[in-house]
Order: sequence, then structure tokens, then C-alpha cells
Amino acid sequence: MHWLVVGTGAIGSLMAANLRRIGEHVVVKPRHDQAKVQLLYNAHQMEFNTAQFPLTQPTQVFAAVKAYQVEAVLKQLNSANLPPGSSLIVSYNGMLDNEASLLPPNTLHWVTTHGAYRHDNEVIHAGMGESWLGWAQVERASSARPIEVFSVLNNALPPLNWSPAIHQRRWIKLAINCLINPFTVLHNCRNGELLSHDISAVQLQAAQEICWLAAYFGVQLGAEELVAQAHHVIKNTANNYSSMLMDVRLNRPTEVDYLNGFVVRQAKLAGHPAPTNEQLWQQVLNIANN
Ligand code: KPL
Repeated sequence: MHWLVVGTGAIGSLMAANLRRIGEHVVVKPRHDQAKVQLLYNAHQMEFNTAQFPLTQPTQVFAAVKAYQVEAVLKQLNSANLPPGSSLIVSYNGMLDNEASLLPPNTLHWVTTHGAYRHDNEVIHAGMGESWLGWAQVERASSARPIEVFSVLNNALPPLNWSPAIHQRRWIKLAINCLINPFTVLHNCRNGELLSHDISAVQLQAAQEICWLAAYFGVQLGAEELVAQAHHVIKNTANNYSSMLMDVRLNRPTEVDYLNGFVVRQAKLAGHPAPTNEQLWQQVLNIANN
């Protein structure tokens, strides 16, 4: 199979390296223009060509980008006119207000708990996790899986679960990010150091607001359970700096608009305010903009 990996951050690089490891043909599309991308993975030096558009053969596109890059990536892919037989797999933190109309009908979401980071050109698979793949369109959720794509992704980075309930997975991931990332920015600390801060009550209020909204969209979640899951992730990733704190430290845009900000905007549209998420959103924006 021919693969195009869009985004060479931690997860995109991890996937590109693992697809190459199992013998797939992989080209990449990094954020900045460059002819080749070098990655060091498990002591193997790998070199990837960057994609040449238009693509001439069916290509499986794996886009692991920031939420705020999704729209631009889709525009580029759209104008690249992917050959028939291609598919699009997207992976990003948070949710977009207009994703139902934005994502092409046969898009797949890939949700993961694998932990990875990049240190210069080195890709480090920091935490083993698992992943889920499912159709992005709610109406299509229970259709059959794309067998070959599923099998290659599963070989590259196992274990992969087929999920007719990918929306629920995405809500859980959104909730966990909403319940961890802003607090690491407010306390300027590693995930694990949150355990010494008294944040459970605020987390529970934020979780209740998220559960209300998820239920509004047809996904049932429990607030206490989400807080417990967030604590579990905090313990498992105790040494990590969250992606949001790294973005703040490196002066990059954060994803808070697509996490707590998404919750606030959508809850308002549904006529049910989300004051705790609103406060977290504004506090992160204040810190990031100063
Ligand atoms: O996904 C994460 C992130 O940093 O964005 C967590 C789960 C919080 C791990 O750091």
C-alpha cells in the first residue's frame, strides 16, 4: 500500500516509522517545506521523501495534526484530488465545531492512547497504549471496516480495535484532555504533579458539563468515571509534560479552543452553559497570551 503521513509531530512520526518498519511505502508531508525528512526510531535511521502532488496512485492518507490545522490540510488534500481507492484517516485532539460538514464522507477517525514524543529527529514511543479506528460519519458508524487499511495499521502499531462507537471514544479522549491539560498549564507542572494539587472538585464540575453535552449529542458518559480515568492517565503519564503545556512553553497555539472551548461554545448553542470549562478555557488563554 502507498501511505502519505501528514504531520510529522510525535504521532505522525511514530506511525510513519512503524509503517516503514513493516515494509509499507511511505511518503510524508511535514508542516514546513523540506525535500526529505530524517527520523531516528529504535536506533534505526530512516529517510522519508516528501509527497509530490498530484498523487498518481491510490494512497492511504494518515493525518495526525493539531485540530487547528485540520481545515487547511483538508483543503490541500481536496485540491490534490486523491486518486480513487484512497482513504483518509485523521487523528487530532479535541473537536471542531463544523467537523460533520468538513470531513469527507469516507473519513476514518483514529484515536489512540499510545504516548510518543519527538526529540529533534528522534521519535520516542514513550508509552504503550491501544488505538481505535471507526468511520467519522455517524450515519456510517456501523458499516463494515476497510479490511486492508485496518490490518496494515494494526500491524504497524498494535493493538488496534475496530470501533463502531468511535464517537464515544473521541468524547472520552476529549474529556480526559479537558480534565488534565488546562490544569498542567495553570500549575505549570508535569502531569504527575497534579496529584499534589487539589483539583478534583473542579475536575468533577468540568466533567459534569462535558457529560451533559455528550448526552445532548447522544453519547452517555459518567462524570465520576471520567475523573477517575483522568487520574489514571495522570498516574500513567506522570513524567510527561502535557501537549498543552508544551505548546504554551514553546509559544505555539494551544488546542484549548478545541477542548474546553469547544465544550463551552457547543453547550451555549444547546442552551446549557458550561461555566467551569469556560473558566479553564479563559485561564489558559490568559496564560498563553501573556
Ligand atoms: O494526551 C495528553 C496530552 O498531553 O495531550 C495526555 C493524555 C494529557 C498526556 O500528556
